[in-house]
Amino acid sequence: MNKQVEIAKKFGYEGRIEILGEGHINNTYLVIPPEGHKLILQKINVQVFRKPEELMANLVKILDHLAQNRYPYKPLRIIHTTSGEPFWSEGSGFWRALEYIDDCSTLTHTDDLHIARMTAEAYAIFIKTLADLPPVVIRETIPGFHDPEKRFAEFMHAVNESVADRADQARSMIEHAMAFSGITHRYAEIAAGLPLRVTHNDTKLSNILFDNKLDRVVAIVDFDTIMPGYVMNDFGDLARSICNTGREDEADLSKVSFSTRMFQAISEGYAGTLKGTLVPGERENLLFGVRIMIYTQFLRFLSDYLLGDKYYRITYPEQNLNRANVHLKLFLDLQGKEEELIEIINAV
Ligand code: GN1
Ligand code: MG
Repeated sequence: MNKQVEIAKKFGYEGRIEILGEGHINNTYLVIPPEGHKLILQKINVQVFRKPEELMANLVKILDHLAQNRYPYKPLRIIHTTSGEPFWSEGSGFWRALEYIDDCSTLTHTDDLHIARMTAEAYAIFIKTLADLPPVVIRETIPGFHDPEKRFAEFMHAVNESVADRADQARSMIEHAMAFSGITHRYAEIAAGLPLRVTHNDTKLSNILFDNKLDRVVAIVDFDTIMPGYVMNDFGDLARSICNTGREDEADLSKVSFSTRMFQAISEGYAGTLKGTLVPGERENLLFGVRIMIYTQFLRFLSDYLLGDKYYRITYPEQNLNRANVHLKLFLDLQGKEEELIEIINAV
């Protein structure tokens, strides 16, 4: 951790360093000084975020807007270097620091309806608070991030470039991915009729900080993929994360299903909070957002497995394969529950 110690000093901090969080892309550390505030130190993955300065510029604009619009959650606070810069960049390393929000709990999984509803409300309030920030002022930090047609093209490339015997191993999944690819064109048609907004784009449960009793949302974190996007993507990714009865990389697929009771809770929390904000086309396509987000996440995990785990951080060899299997299972389960889910969402 010598490097982290050295970089922490650039931000005026000295202390013990720990690895923090569950992120799949950036490297996140906690700097714990002998006394006083702790610091979050992040090394941005510049293979993924190719223009990290733009990412920081987005962050500043978003934080300003939230501050001026009665955002009810704790804002992220950027800590500058001792020479007053919002990041430290050297060679291939791009580092930034944020104030650590203490006394909070995070979850990667829950079956608690109250937590589901609170999470949905928080992400909805986020959309509502940013509703009058013109999306054109926010840069696309990862071009085509939630573009399913692009993701499908990348998937086909991954099938062709697949390492060793991985395509054989994943044959059935590849066939499923191809069989359902029509959904990507449907997305393009639907999206063409929807307003662009400033969206969070990574609305998973673990990006919410709760108080330690788990009865209040303290903050929403991970602002790096905030970009112009569609509400259906945020709602869809939220459902992917919260309505999965198993873990994101669950090896035992019998534990994975799409929970209709959790879906009801997030639908009420999300659509209820955004009543009067969403236009009819956005409301009508929330469920489609769930379908497309589960499908594209499936493609992304499977592609990365085929290419030899180059994108997502893995902690064991089969992790991306498991992640892909989980998302296919969710996608198929969702299809079987379609009518029930339509009823639920129409009722709210
Ligand atoms: C990645 O790095 P992290 O955990 O915040 C990914 C998201 C996925 C998520 C799946 C830049 O987010 O799109 O939804 O993993 N971020 C990027 O857990 O690709
Ligand atoms: Mg993220």
